[in-house]
Amino acid sequence: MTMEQTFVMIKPDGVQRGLVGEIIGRFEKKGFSLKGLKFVNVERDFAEKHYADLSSKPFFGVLVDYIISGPVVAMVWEGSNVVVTGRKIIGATNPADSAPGTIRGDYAIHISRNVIHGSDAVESARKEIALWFPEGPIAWRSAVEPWIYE
Ligand code: IDP
Ligand code: MG
Repeated sequence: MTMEQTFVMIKPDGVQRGLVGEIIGRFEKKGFSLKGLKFVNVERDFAEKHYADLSSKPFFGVLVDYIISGPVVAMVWEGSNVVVTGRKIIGATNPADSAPGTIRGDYAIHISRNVIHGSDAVESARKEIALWFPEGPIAWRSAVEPWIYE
């Protein structure tokens, strides 16, 4: 079994709406392991770096304004297949298309207020974790791992 890590961020609307505990709970109860956690205000150039791949999109400016509009919760989660499964827990980008039961499906309506970010691939997760956690994630092992993985 190969362990993966993903980067998850609760966006300013998720923080303002009091969804931090709910969102962390969903990843925790699934069985994933929390390996990094910080509550931060991000600067414009940092947000631009995080979303660099989208810099040519027409919504890039409003996206960056949104991400810097309030504090965000930045996290590293670890587990088998956590990148793909994390995206399933989060739901489709546009909440109009996100299935009920997903975070965006349950808690969001509009595409530019979609509550949460999750890395879309192992490689982008690696880059995003390096950007947000230059000190590296916390190395620890959950004592319940044998109850989650055979
Ligand atoms: P993702 O967050 O599901 O990976 P991306 O395509 O990487 O989706 O887009 C990053 C973020 O940019 C989205 O989560 C959303 O906040 C915003 N976004 C994406 N597409 C649009 C759009 O068409 N209009 C406004 N905002 C958008
Ligand atoms: Mg994305």
